Amino acid sequence: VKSVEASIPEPQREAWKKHQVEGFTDKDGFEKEVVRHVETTLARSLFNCDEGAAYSATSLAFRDRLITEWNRTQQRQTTADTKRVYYLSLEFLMGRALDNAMLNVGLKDVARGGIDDLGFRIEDIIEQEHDAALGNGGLGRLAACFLDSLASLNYPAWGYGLRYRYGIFKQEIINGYQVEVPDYWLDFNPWEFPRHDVTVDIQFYGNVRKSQDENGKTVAHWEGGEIVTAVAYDMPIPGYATPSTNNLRLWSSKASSGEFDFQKFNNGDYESSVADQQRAETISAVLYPNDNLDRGKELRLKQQYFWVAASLYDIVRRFKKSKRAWREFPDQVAIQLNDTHPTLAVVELQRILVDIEGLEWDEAWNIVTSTFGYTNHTVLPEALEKWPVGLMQHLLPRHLQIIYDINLFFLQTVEKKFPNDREMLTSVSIIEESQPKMVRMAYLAIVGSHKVNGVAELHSDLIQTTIFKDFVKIFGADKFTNVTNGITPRRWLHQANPRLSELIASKTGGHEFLKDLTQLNKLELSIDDDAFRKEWAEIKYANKVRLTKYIKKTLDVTVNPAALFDVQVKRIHEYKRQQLNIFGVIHRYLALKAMSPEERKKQLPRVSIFGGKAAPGYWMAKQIIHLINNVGAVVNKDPDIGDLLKVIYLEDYNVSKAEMIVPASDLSEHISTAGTEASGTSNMKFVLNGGLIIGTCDGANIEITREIGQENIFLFGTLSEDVEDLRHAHTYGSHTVDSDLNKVFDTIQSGTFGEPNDFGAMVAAVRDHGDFYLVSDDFQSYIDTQKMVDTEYRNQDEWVRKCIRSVARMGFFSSDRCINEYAEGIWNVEPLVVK
Ligand code: C3B
Repeated sequence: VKSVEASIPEPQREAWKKHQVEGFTDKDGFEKEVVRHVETTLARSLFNCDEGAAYSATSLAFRDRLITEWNRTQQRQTTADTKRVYYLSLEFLMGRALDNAMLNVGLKDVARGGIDDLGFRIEDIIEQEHDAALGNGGLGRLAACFLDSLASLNYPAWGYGLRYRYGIFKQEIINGYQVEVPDYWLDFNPWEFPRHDVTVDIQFYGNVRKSQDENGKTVAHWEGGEIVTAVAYDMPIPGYATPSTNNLRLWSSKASSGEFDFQKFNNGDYESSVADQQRAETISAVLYPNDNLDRGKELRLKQQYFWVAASLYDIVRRFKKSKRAWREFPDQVAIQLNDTHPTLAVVELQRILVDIEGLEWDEAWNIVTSTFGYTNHTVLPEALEKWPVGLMQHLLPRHLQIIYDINLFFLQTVEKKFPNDREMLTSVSIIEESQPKMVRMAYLAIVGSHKVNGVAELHSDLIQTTIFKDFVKIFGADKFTNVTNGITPRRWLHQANPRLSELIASKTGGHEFLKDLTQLNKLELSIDDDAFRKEWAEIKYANKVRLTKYIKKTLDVTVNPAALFDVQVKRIHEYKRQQLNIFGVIHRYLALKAMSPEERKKQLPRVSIFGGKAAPGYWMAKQIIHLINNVGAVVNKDPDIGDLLKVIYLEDYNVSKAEMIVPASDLSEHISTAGTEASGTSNMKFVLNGGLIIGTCDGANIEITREIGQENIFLFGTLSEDVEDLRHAHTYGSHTVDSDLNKVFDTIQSGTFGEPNDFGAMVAAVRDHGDFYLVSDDFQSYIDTQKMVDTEYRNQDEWVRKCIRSVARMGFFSSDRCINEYAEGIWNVEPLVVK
């Protein structure tokens, strides 16, 4: 590998070195780069440079800098020849790149001055950027936070994903209903580098022929079918306060040049030759907009294999350059499966090693299982991926054979360990013996990995005692572990809440806390400092004022920034229980209506803020959105209510909106039915920004409580160990709904919030159909806990103290901590120190 450099003659190396691009370091250099990009790259001038062009040129100036460091980082990693991590994720919810790049390389102030000289405001320029929204929710955003931490901690790491032409849809609310609009985000994307020279041909369909080699060994040949080409697009990922710049490689599909049918084209069958091209391009065209739901569409399986095969080809190609023996593969490569979406990678690597490289099955399988780790993100049965055997056979005939072989050898070891236990065999078989037969992807991922982790303590316990309990018996408890999720404090504090970040820096001895979040604990030393608390409260208020203005501008509703801002923003899902929240809001409205004007004057004003997208095919989630909007339409114009209650639905919740909303919350809701939310990560973001939580004992709420103290969080509701019994009782016992909740239902059904029949199914789900999510069980304690919130919020001094103490104790929830745990416990990789 050292020969890479030595292979270039000295004079040539000198010439290159002399002209190495260094990138700007001061305002003048920055301005020069911006003007150059406006005038040459964009072919515009001072006279027609609008904010869009200024954004583009600024981004290009920063991109140039990043790519210089990116090149050096790759060179450094190649020379060091150490183990790399590959994070395979079908979703990367990156949000905007410019602000993040400016802050991570430490040149935002330089840029601010330069932009100002050129006649713009940096805030306006930042707002020009379209979010990179290649994900649905928590899982995709976690991947993005991980990339930031991997680069910031100098780990040699690559992300691999798909370059969707359309990310998650844009949500519009029209007459109270969600309407989906396509998100075409690639018009001009300065952050990506097309690598038209980095391509991989991917095969689908066809059939398998077996032959004997000269030693009598059977060899499988996958032949025929169709070929689609994968083209690499790279996005540089800058670390914070380090030159390390990692790579996110996204694959785009196009018709393979060998496939494009020139015959048809020349014969005038233009349409069908274009149709072939379009079919190929369809593979990476759209992100499936489902969160925690598996719909089993053939195109989705095609996406998965396309992405996994291209990524593995790339990883293997890089490994082969080092000329090492295959058995060293796991010493050089760690691959993390972000949920089961990339599980075919296990099968693909086995296929490469056995069919193409000619290794023996067992040796290959050892390499495979030492290479992969699998992260589970959900226990919800509707989210666990299964693919029909028939579909797999059709699309990937050789892979299905390999899956059957993996399963056979696996079941043989199970049989040895648990002789004559047929039940055990059927329960853990990778093939579900159903009609039709299905491949259980989570089981394949477990069998193909050396470590399996959940994403919060409760969740990791649950997977080991429920959905994967038999695998714990088979493989032993050591294979299963927990890595509690985290978030990057760079984006979620420094970028989203700059004033708070500066205040924290002034009290903790500089910006060190952004690299070591545990340093936040120094804040507690300042808690009795009156000026500090005053400044803290002022920052929160200013953040609320900013959101207030946004609400006025977009919804034309006036809200009082002094009111308690109660926020629930996340994907809309019955298990996340936005319905519980809105029923609580209706209860509050009824209570206010029943009061005398004098009594009302004593009440605490509150703004209930909702946001989030529903999967387009999730009817009940859309009903919930509709009800929230209808309640808002009635409450917000009720003269009896005034400022006491406002109900706001923020359209098109996404990463950049979160950066504005999160710092403006006093209270945020994380109220999933216990045992259903694997971790949650927005809970961490809200607390880190000085907001308190109302929540259930679920996911990471439990660990947040442990860290910040139970006096600083509003917990309520059923515990996860009691959920099953309650569900059973609803179905087989008598299920009654208390009178407060019944009043809410009666109000809905009287037509107060639109047509009486509109929300019948939502009410019936609780009242008549078993109340699977335990809304009725938790309603009263939710209401009581909200009353406590009202009481405690009145004591602003104590409230602010609680917020400060909470922030001071949030150090554990940095994604840096999380990445270090993966690196040590799962990947066995070390950072590459930059001199
Ligand atoms: C989510 C879970 O629902 C969250 O609890 C968790 O915090 C994140 O993953 C990150 O671990 N999740 C998701 O967004 N999409 C899925 N398909 C499964 C889980």
